[in-house]
Amino acid sequence: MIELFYAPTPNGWKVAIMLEECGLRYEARFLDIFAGAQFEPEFLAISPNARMPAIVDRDAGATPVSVFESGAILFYLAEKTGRFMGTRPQARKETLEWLFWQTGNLGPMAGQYAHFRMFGPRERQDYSLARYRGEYERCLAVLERRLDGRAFVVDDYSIADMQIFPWVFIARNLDVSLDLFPNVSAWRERLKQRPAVRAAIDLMKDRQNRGEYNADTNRMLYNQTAAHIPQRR
Ligand SMILES: N[C@@H](CCC(=O)N[C@@H](CS)C(=O)NCC(=O)O)C(=O)O
Repeated sequence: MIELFYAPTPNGWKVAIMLEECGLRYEARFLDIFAGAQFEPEFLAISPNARMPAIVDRDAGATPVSVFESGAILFYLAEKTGRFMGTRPQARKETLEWLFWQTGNLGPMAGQYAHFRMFGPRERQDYSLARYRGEYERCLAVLERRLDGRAFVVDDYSIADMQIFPWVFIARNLDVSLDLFPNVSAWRERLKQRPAVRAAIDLMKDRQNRGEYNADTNRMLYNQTAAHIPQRR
């Protein structure tokens, strides 16, 4: 059994997609990041950066294995199952390149754009909004070129697609049109049709439907809890 510490956000979806694709036995545990559950000592022992997603693999042998950071989790699960990372050394290398590309580029830029859009003060934020929207669109343009003549980011569907998809999936919520990025748009549709992707996105959607996860909680989420930065001793 794998425990998944989860909230229904793009970063959470990545891992849920992989677990669903692999058909691994897992239990999703809602981590209430809006109530500060990420700062509990038990969770920090698993995820020292106080962010979800994180997993604890209780089927890894005598001692459970914990993993934090979505990219590291996908890599761990790909190694565990031997799936979704290609077998050719070149494909494995490219999969890692795009996994890290998302982690260092598309994800943080989209996250910061969402932060300034939803949380920033109404006045004096034109620069930040333009900066992060521009960076997000620049990343979409990079992906557009990469997908030229390709169905997936690397040869076959892989953890690189799973890592990148969620932040492209929400483009319209960020008021960014994909019209200028037809390859990205077609790839997004292709992935959206996969049953595992749909199941992952639906995971805990009922919480949103019950109103537990709404515009206000989104504002808190994208505030990124700067108030909790540990004080220097
Ligand atoms: N680079 C991290 C990002 C994870 C992340 O930002 N998670 C957010 C939710 S989407 C979180 O846990 N936020 C809690 C907080 O801001 O305190 C990953 O890919 O796993």
